[in-house]
Amino acid sequence: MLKRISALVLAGLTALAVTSCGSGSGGTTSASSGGGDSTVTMGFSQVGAESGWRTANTKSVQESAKTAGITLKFSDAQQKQENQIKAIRSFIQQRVDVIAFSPVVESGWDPVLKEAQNAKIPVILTDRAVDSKDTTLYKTFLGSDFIEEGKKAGQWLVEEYKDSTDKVNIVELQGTTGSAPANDRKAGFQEVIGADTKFQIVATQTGDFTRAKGKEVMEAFLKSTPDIDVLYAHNDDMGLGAIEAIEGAGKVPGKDIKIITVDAVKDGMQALADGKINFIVECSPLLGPQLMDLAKKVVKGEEVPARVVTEETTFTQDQAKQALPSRQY
Ligand code: GYE
Repeated sequence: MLKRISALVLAGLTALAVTSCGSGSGGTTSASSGGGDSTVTMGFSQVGAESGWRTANTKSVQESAKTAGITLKFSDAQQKQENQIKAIRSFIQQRVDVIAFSPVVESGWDPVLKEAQNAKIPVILTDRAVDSKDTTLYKTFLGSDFIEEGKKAGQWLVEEYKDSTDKVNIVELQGTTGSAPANDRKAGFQEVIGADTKFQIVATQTGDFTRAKGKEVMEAFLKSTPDIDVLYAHNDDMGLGAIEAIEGAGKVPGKDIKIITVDAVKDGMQALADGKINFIVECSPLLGPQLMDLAKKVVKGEEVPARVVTEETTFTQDQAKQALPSRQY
């Protein structure tokens, strides 16, 4: 009997020792800083590498982690929710200190977020939102206001056609189906142009935020839809793919078909400066530094704002020419 009790006590002590040593850095050896502060380990699940925006975002997260002295476990989901769920489960298993992720779509996250909550690992939503009713499942959401971006796109169009009463035929290349930026950029745009019936979205389809799909879908639009006046693409990459399709069909992008995109990555800005795109709504991918700040705070148990919105602007062709030389991404 006594033997059994002492075995239990021993087992308890061992468990205590295991949980109290290290800060849950799992398989990696995390260096301690001089002050005795153990290094924060972050598990980050990225959407993929679908666009120039995403590449710049990944770079920003990786570089900022290094600068902030945060050990980063980075996982690329190749645009698949199931891969992100697997990555998050593996971060939980490895007992990272904080999980950050950019949810590919808005729905279906509650079970895995609950698992993280039960394991007492704080979660930070980066770039994209989830539609979970239970907002205690994550600490904060850092990223752009995509509805606002859609509205800005719509406002430019309204201004551009303010002196005309003719019908304006618009085709729309949507981002990844079910993703926050696709849902919100569509909704914001629609809200603004919906006030005037001369604006008609005559065709709309997803181009999955990629150049290849943007080109393919635009080719189909050009065949099926006569008299396209305007293309609204939810990101630069799809717009750039569409430009190839428009040129391939013997039309002049920026003139025969006016083009509005979102992001303002270098290639997009170049096309804008060259007159092939007419207006770009900026969406900043440089979320790394703010993310690392927030991560350190939530790991320490400090209060953080529930929503941190990125500051952004818009660019006309002239503004793009000026901004291009100093553009970071
Ligand atoms: O606009 C697009 C990327 O979530 C804001 O994802 C991001 C979007 C961005 O693929 O280019």
